[in-house]
Amino acid sequence: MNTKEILSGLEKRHPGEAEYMQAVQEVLESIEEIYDQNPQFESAGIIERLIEPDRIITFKVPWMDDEGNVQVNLAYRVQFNNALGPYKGGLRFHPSVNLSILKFLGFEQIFKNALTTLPLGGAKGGSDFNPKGKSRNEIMRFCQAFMLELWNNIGPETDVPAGDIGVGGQEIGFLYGMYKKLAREHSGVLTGKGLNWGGSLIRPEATGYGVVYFAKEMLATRGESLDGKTIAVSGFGNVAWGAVKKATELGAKVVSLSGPDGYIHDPRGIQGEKIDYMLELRATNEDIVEPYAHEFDGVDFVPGKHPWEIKADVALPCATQNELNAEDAKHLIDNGCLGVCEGANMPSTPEAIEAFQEHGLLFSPGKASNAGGVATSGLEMSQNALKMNWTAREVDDRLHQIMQDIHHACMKYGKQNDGYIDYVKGANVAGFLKVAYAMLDQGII
Ligand code: NDP
Ligand code: 2IT
Repeated sequence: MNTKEILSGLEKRHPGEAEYMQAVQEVLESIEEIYDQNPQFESAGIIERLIEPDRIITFKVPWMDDEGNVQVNLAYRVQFNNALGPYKGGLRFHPSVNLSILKFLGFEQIFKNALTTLPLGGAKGGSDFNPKGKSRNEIMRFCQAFMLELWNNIGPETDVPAGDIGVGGQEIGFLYGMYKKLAREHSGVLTGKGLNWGGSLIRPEATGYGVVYFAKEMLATRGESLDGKTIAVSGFGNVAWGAVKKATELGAKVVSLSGPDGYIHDPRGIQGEKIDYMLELRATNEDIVEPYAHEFDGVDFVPGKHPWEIKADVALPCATQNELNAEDAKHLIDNGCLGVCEGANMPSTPEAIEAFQEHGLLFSPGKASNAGGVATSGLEMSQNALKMNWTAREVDDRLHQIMQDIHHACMKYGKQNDGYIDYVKGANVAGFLKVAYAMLDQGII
């Protein structure tokens, strides 16, 4: 495989899609060796077919705000690859959303979903709609207008969207209501649904729980556990919340959260009512973490910065892409951090990852360590298909097992001769092989 040529061809075809190029480059570099050892991949054009989405649905979303003004947003669904199962992946509502970001997320989702061991293809979608400061009615009208365009392109066996940044239980409810009305069916077309209308127990917690289960496995490879460890977390959304809950339960002390306004440092640890307060903070739709520092004693608020300057044993970046750069990595390394386990998608820059690996830190990419969210979405789909509900214990046990299996797959393909586990390579190779063999079986389509 000529990685350079493929990348420069892609860049020419899609100029300016920096995040997408970043995600593709990482995967290609990881799989180059195994690709060249298997000439059947080259002759079937696997890479050429994998790096372009099957299709992209682009639409505008006109809606009316509370003042009676017409607003127009752009929206997309990137259906990337369905070799393993129906297209599957979240919807992101954030002003930064563009095609480059959704293509990087959709591409990552293919390999992440393959790693879950469940029958799920890869997709992503969303809009540049900004939920910040919007009323519940405005969010409802936007979600309804969004689904009015999208509904005919999705379905429980076709494409199953879910949440991501800016899309939580409330938005899934509004989207589902409109889909149900238009399609005249009550089915598992979306995941992350409410518990009394098809949702799964543990789905809200799943991504964060999965991140911590994965971190536990990583630490165990060095004879370490989470008990008594200090953890720095970024973000204060759905993923951060689940991670704080589980890490605390396993005896660790989480000392930070962050938002677009800066980070809070709580040396006594975020636990008990403070974890519930995270949900209140998120529900205000104000997008700031500073109020946490006024609510609880002994907490510092550091404006405009990321929490990576704090001394921590483990870092869990759970906010957004490229939020941890080389300088942040240096702080963590200099402070003796043992490992970084990504909760967000692609939060570490390539330079940061290089530094972590050079210094022998444990490092796992989001496509491995945050796969518990989509895995539990897969479990929600199974329950919907069976028309049954599993207990929290059943779902959590399956989630735990899946995270252990993903860790195992990373070790299998990522263990280096000196014993160091390259989780980036392991996750990319394991995910790629599963998808590539399915594509070979299914012919040139
Ligand atoms: P939420 O909307 O619940 O929270 C997102 C958090 O990240 C907020 O604190 C948010 O603040 C912050 N954030 C988002 N974009 C930016 C930005 N450009 N600059 C600074 N801060 C930002 O989303 P989730 O917790 O669901 O998602 C967090 C990460 O986890 C994302 O990378 C997502 O793709 C990933 N993920 C989510 C899964 C899920 O099931 N929800 C599953 C797997 C991965 P604000 O947006 O206001 O800036
Ligand atoms: O990035 C992700 O894996 C998600 N936002 C969850 C996707 C899903 O379909 O549950």
